[in-house]
Amino acid sequence: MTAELCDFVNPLKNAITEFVLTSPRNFCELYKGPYFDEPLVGFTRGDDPIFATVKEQVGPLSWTPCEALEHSLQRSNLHNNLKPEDVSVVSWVLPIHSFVRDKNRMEKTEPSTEWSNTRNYGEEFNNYVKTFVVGWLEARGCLAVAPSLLPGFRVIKDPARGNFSSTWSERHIAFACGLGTFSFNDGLITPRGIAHRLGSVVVNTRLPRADRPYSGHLDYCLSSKGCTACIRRCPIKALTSAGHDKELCNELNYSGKEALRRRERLGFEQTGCGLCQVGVPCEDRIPGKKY
Ligand code: B12
Repeated sequence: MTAELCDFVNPLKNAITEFVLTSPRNFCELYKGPYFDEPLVGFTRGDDPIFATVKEQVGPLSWTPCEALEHSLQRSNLHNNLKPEDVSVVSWVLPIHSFVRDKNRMEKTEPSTEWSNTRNYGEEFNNYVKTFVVGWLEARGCLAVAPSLLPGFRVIKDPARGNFSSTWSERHIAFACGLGTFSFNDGLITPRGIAHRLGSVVVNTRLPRADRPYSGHLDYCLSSKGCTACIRRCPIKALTSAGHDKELCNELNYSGKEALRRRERLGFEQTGCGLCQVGVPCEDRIPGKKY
């Protein structure tokens, strides 16, 4: 099946939700509970004009949805002259379970063990969700790919973008799919907050363009109203009124001495940090919105 305006939206949303809520892999042995709560799912079409802006923001080496799918087809020698309007992208938000957020909220200098487990093993589950979604779409005759799992996916050293960008920015894709807006600290604020992980898949079918309930990329962030909560949460001043120093942030998350020690103590690689994702008004909601 190619290029049909197909009615995948609700069945796919339901399939992703059911998968996350029922998969035995969404379970952390450490605290005997799920990594993630019920997901949010969004879609948009490859010819959405937002992708020109996204490429401008993420950089010239980043892929549009159409380029990502073409890239994967070339790898399997399936040349398929795709047009942007014939592809769509599905993006999801996996909200981090409240127990993990509670634990990380209590920390002042480095991440809780529960947060680190979610960063490392929860992300393995997120990758499993990507594989599930690709399989679900393929079973319905589509070509589908998770761009962040492609061998060509990489983090790009780009001085214009704080030396950290990538070929596929999940936050920019989620923004395009109507799932949220950025925060001062660079995270994405969604209706379920900022403490989450993101994933996405591109497919060769026509889904509706997203209805984005915002216009500015910082619409949900209270920083313009004087909020400094995330700045105050950062233990190493990687967040200041001048912005986000990604190099410093990377040291605390992955490359510095503390991160190395944490890795040895916990016995896995990706321990993260996320102190700026909890104990802030946007932790689990769009701040200032009534629920
Ligand atoms: C490289 C990377 C990092 C780097 C750099 C982060 C960065 N800001 O780019 C470092 C190591 C510092 C890092 C740290 C963390 N990361 Co990280 N990281 C990534 C990765 C692999 C690529 C990011 C990327 O492509 N950036 C692209 C650049 C261009 O983004 P940017 O500079 O932030 O973009 C700004 C501008 O574009 C600006 N902008 C300005 N004008 C406009 C106009 C418009 C219209 C738009 C749309 C945007 C825009 O908006 C952005 C924010 O200001 C992604 C995974 C992925 N494939 O996406 C995860 C990812 C971004 N990380 C994630 C997380 C959770 C973290 C940590 C919390 C670690 C942890 N898990 O414990 C910290 C948080 C740090 C922080 N405050 O952001 C999540 C984000 C989830 C969320 N809450 O939003 C992601 C998406 C991983 C995932 N699969 O969920 N990360």
